[in-house]
Amino acid sequence: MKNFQDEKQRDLSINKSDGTNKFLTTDQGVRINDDNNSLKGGDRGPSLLEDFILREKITHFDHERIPERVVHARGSGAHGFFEVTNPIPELTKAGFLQEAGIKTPVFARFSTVAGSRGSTDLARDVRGFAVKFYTQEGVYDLVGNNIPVFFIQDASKFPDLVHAVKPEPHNEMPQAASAHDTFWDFISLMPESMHMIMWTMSDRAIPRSYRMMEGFGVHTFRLINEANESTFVKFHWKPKLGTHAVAWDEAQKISGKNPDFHREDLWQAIEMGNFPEWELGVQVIPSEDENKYEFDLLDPTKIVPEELVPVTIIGRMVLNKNPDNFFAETEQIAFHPGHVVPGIDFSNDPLLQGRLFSYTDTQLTRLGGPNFHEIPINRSVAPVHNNQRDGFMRQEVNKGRVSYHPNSLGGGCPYQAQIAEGGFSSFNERIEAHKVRERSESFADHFGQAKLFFNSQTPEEKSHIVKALRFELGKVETTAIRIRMLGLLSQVDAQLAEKVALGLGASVPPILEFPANKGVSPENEGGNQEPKTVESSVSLSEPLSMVKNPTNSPTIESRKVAILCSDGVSEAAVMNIKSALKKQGAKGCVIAPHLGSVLTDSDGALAAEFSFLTASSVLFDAVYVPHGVGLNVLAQNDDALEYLNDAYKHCKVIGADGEASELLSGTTFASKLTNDDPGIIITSEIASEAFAQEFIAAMGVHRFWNREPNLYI
Ligand code: HDD
Repeated sequence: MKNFQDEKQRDLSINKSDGTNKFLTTDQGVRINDDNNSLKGGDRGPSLLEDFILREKITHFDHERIPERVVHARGSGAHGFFEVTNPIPELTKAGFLQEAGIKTPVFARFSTVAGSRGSTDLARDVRGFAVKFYTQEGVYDLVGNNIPVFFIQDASKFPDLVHAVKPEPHNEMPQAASAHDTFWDFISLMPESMHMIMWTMSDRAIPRSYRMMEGFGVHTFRLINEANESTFVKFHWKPKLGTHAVAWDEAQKISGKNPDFHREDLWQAIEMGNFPEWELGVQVIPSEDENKYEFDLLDPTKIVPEELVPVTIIGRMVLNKNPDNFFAETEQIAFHPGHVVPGIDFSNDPLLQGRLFSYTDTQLTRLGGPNFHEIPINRSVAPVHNNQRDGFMRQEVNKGRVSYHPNSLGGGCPYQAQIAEGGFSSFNERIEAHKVRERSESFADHFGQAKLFFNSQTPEEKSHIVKALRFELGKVETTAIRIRMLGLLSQVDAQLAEKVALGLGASVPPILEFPANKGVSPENEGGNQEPKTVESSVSLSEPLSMVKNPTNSPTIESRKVAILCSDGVSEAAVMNIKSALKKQGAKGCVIAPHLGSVLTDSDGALAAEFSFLTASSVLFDAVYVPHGVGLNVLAQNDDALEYLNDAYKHCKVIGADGEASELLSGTTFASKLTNDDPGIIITSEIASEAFAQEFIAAMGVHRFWNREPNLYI
């Protein structure tokens, strides 16, 4: 079977370096005898310019930062492979999709969009989901997001969108947050963003883990087969662990307790051998169906509901190796939706078309010139030969006198490939059109799918959207912006707007005006872009809800449980839950009043992985109090009680056995507890295997949102 899985690692290995058992040298290879003292005129005298060792070290340091990505600056990535499970040669001639079992090396990078490199992972934001496939026919990049639609329909609005969401220019605030005036000012004037806003205000924007996010190519792309026939396609990544989120309060607390939460989670999962995995699926839309739907396939603010076109799984991606060097790999990787291979092509989506320009352009500043394709992480495993020459930091040493085509002096080399030899040829779509600066009337529905998304949510999920909007718009200082937003929300759902308005202490305005969204061409005076609502032909779509999502499995693989301990704790109880969790691929962590060890009831000792101070409830998926813990010790410890209070507030599983369950009476939620509160697993007896199984089954539900005040009941 064609297993190219290790090819990229082999390719990278020539650039790897390791100083173990080696002399310290200068960049010129000269061995250094003293790296601690600069060269001086006397031990208390001035440093000497002659000190090439000092100069080199400081010069390199002075220049070691590069510009961060203009968007998606904060991210984290890993190596892995893509394996075809269900080949689609009838749809595409792309070599890496031809046969079941072909393995292609990949590097995936996940990111937030608005925050800078050092910002928190848990911002309410879209997550980037970019995958570079090092195929035998060249590099293919699928540069998507964890949300299947986008804010805007035309790339010309992208700089405006990003300027609006980034920290405000006069005071550089707020960092990694859309909850401020300029963002909502822009959005309130861009009704086309309403579908995306429903997604970003939902819990999709605060994932539990990068490993628990869906990914989407967003745009409609084309697949091209050997017969040069085109089929439209939408790409979907479906996570093996299901799609899950944290609670908003939890997200904000995680941002303080561990801003690297997602980065660490990805890193640790891979280090522990819990390799993150996604299935790649496609929605296949025959070309003759291009105009069949009530939405335009070229409009990136629309999905193709899975009820209309199901997702066919074609392969799986497994991430199984952390980078050796963050800067060299994760920071220097350069994705581009325009990196395609024969068999994959673009649609005319105007957002995609603009992206095709932007991504190379941005690397010229970010990576310093046109040779960024030579940086090891970006280098193709397929051979590269062309007449591009020179430029800053050129690595390749091109031989010979010929750097042009056609040539006779070089025997015509490098020569063009016939299509049959794998030469890329763009799909020969027939286009007959006027050159216009316009938007198609078929892009004018801005509310139909926003409604579909909202209506597809469970009452808890709707409630979260209302609260998110109350939070975001509540941070907006300009009343007129809030009111305009309420007007827009009323077009999605009257009740939604009313409920948000209640939180803002405002009223929903009766008339909607969209001053900024008129068409602009002269023939178009008055605008062909008066937004409208086209009812979706699908009224409810389960895959849009994270709670109802049919692909979510109850696995608790790689989840973490905080086991609150103190001296005297039952060793058997701790071991019981730990081993039950381990069998499920999850982990129980002993947390104690101090680091070191905890003495157990059987005169043993358990190593405390964290103290109550060095970890926090929000960093775990569930909390368990085993019997034997010193109830007095824990009941007096606010930090210990906070584990329980937060776990309850964030709708997580709480377990306790024997007398340990009495600890719950000292919590802030004690008065709310009922006998059959789901997710509260208590037994007066000493924990048994059955208790552990009940605890695990409850964790598989993920969250008990019923504990929250629900605005939709
Ligand atoms: Fe973009 C980065 C995804 C629209 C311009 N984009 C970037 C990354 C992702 C996306 C995942 C980070 C890649 C990485 O990890 O290095 N972008 C999207 C999606 C979009 C989208 C799914 C809409 C469907 N982007 C978009 C538009 C433009 C850009 C319309 C410009 C016209 N995007 C960029 C960029 C970035 C970028 C400025 C910043 C860093 C980079 O490219 O390499 O060129």
